[in-house]
Amino acid sequence: IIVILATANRDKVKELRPLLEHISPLFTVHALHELGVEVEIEETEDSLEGNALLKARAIFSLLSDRFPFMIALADDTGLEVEALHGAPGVYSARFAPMPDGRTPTYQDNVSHLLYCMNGIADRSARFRTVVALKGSLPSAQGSFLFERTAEGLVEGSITLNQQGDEGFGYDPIFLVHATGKTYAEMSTDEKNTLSHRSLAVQKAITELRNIFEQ
Ligand code: ITT
Repeated sequence: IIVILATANRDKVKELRPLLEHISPLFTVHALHELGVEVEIEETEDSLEGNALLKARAIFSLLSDRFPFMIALADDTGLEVEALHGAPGVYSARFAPMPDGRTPTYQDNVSHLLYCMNGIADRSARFRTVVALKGSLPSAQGSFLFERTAEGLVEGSITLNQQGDEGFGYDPIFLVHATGKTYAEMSTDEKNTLSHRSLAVQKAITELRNIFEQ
């Protein structure tokens, strides 16, 4: 059974693939670019769950003729800063205002967040991922369609300066309380043992197991 990663973000693919390859030898994991698919899905919902479902549904519809049995897996992630009332949250990818309207780089967003946090003492923050699955699996009646979502959350705080070179996005300024290190000071394997993304994927895998046992 094919699992298609419904994301255009290759940094997410790098983390998601090893997490999923542990599920079962029955699953083969494909990223969109490996299937020759290039799509821009506009995230029009105002929640992580809404946008994750929107992406999983869009990729499922796009590829269900080509792959009658498959699971589309989408990830929507946000960094929620206490002192900023939950911002950037669902808008994490486009946080820094850009004069020419282009999409900000990771560094633009990191610099803008540090600027917004200048002089603020309460630096608590959390990373939240919602993983959405939309799938079609073989059944006695022909096929069985399903949708599920699962959430992962990690508490931490925003550092005063960037620390570490690993990872992507806000990793250099997100200090994980449980470890005293930023995500950017961890290898992919180490981040995958505890991250918001891996917690969401683990819950999604439990949901899949329940489906298989039905
Ligand atoms: P897709 O929608 O194609 O999956 P995206 O990058 O637009 O890719 P999101 O809408 O979930 O994905 O964007 C969330 C942004 O949050 C992302 O661009 C990064 O800047 C940041 N981000 C997501 N996961 C992260 C992580 O594990 N560590 C640090 N920053 C992360």
